[in-house]
Amino acid sequence: MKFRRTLLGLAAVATALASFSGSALAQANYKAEYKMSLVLGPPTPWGMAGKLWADMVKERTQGRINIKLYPGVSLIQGDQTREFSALRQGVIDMAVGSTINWSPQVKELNLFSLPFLMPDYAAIDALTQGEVGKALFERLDKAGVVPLAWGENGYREVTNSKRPIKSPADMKGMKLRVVGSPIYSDMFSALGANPTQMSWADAQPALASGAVDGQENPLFLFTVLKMHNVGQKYVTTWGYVADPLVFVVNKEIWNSWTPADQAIVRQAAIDAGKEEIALARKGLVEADKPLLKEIAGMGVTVTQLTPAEREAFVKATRPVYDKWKPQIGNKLVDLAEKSIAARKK
Ligand code: X2X
Repeated sequence: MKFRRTLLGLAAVATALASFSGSALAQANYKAEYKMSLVLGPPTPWGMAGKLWADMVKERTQGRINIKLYPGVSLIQGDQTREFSALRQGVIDMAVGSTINWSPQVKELNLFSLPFLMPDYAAIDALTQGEVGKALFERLDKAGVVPLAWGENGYREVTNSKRPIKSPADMKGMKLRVVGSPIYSDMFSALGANPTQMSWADAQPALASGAVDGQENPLFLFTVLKMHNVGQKYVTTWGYVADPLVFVVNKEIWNSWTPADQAIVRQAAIDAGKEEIALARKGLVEADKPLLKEIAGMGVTVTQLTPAEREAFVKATRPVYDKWKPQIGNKLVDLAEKSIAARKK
């Protein structure tokens, strides 16, 4: 009897030791610090997405996983269109990235850049939280990264230093900075503007010097950067596209973590994403849109298009939609259109 108890006790000790040394061994492969890439840092919602995620992971893993934020895509010298390749290659360990910046490598992500596809926030949710979101995560997984959750940069509104934009004619010849994904050049050319592709790092001095007349980005950036001080006196809310953010981890890094830590990192991404989406929409979902009032209070003319005015932009950019649909994938775009038509408003 006594002998049996001793044996059982020994077995228990052995099991405990095995699991201890197993996880200790696994953790011996952990890096002292992981590098997270972002374009925009805190206090923008995008930057907060990264900070919330990193803070939650540190706390929930009791410091086993420490993450340092690299805003301004500084790990790749500010060239945001290279972020996805750098993630895949392990130059970057993890990221909260915009679908726009990864579109050059993952064509399907151009879906969110199809002009006037998503008329409201419910439409964005119908895509990211539904079958389209799942299909895109499978695609990202195949492309070599581990996607975990969705966040949001936001509806991209156009600002400029020249005149209020109410119709495509108002954009004629306007020199506008656009992101480095070719669908944007196509759209702004179709509208009669003069688009010029550059990174966000280059865009800011170009706006300040007047080398470009305007740009398009979510409006929280307008107030954070005080864009009225670089001559941006006109804002038009046209809601033509919105870019979601994706929380991802490099595959090798992911595989180096214990299943328990993987679960923590995944859940933290989901929690941070939810919180961040609310931040990104703050001031724009309330009936009186306080963010627009704040911008108007900076001496800026804010133009909200009537449905008829908006329709002229839809019509002018429709050929771009039709050109890009097969490149993104007819089936995926059809599924997106169906998901949006069936959305709960
Ligand atoms: O470059 C931009 O405009 C920005 C900051 O919105 C993105 O990275 C897509």
